Amino acid sequence: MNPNFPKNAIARRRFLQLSGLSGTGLLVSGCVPAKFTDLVGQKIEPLNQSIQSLMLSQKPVPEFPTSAIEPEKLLINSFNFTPAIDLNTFRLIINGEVNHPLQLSMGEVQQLPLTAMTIRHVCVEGWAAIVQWGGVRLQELAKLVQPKEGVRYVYFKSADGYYESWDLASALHPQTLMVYQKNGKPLPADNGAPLRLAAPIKLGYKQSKWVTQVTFVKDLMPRKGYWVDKGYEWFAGL
Ligand SMILES: Nc1nc2c(c(=O)[nH]1)N[C@H]1C(S)=C(S)[C@@H](COP(=O)(O)O)O[C@H]1N2
Ligand SMILES: [Mo]
Repeated sequence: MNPNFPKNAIARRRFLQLSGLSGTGLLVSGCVPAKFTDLVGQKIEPLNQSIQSLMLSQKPVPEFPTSAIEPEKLLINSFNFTPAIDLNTFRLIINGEVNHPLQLSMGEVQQLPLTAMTIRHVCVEGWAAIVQWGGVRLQELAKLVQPKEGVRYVYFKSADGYYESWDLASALHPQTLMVYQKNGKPLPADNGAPLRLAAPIKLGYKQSKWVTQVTFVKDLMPRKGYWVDKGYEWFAGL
């Protein structure tokens, strides 16, 4: 390799190679190529200014000690069935108005920094539970795909037919996570495995389970969310 080649340019080239992969082949042996590690370890290019300032302006919500966790209180609340998801073929698709669309296996998602938070989950139906969630910040995923200037919303598509949309500021909040752990253990299927949204800033129905696709968009579409389209409030802030 040309030693004079700037490091960032190499990382960027690797990044583009990675984003061009269909998803198969990258992790077939279960061993992770160094390229991916290089990629996630560094900042590829500066984020656009509006996203940068959004990320810096967000204040975290106070969290609970783990001793406050209420394991029995988190009720399963699914409008439909619990989808069967094959981890061998599962890919989280991140696309839309982004510079580098990506498809990530769970092995790759789990190489990104793990954030845990103990927060209160609040369902609009009148119950709440303190729960610890562990996963990757949505802003880490945003840093990888690089949303374009003008992106204002994020759509989440789920394997059970559920869908949701969030404002970009809430999506990039430091406690908005794509989680794969609940109370320190792998996320159970009924709670949204392999990946679900979790955040202390919005009501339970905004926190999509079984997320398969994250799409950055400039405008909201007529369909905004499964419950929202039935009359529930879109922002649903806590
Ligand atoms: N895909 C999907 N996500 C969903 C739902 C659903 O039916 N499907 N229900 C929502 C509601 S109303 C709540 S309160 C929480 C419940 O999460 P839990 O079942 O893990 O307690 O998931 C939210 N996310
Ligand atoms: Mo809910």
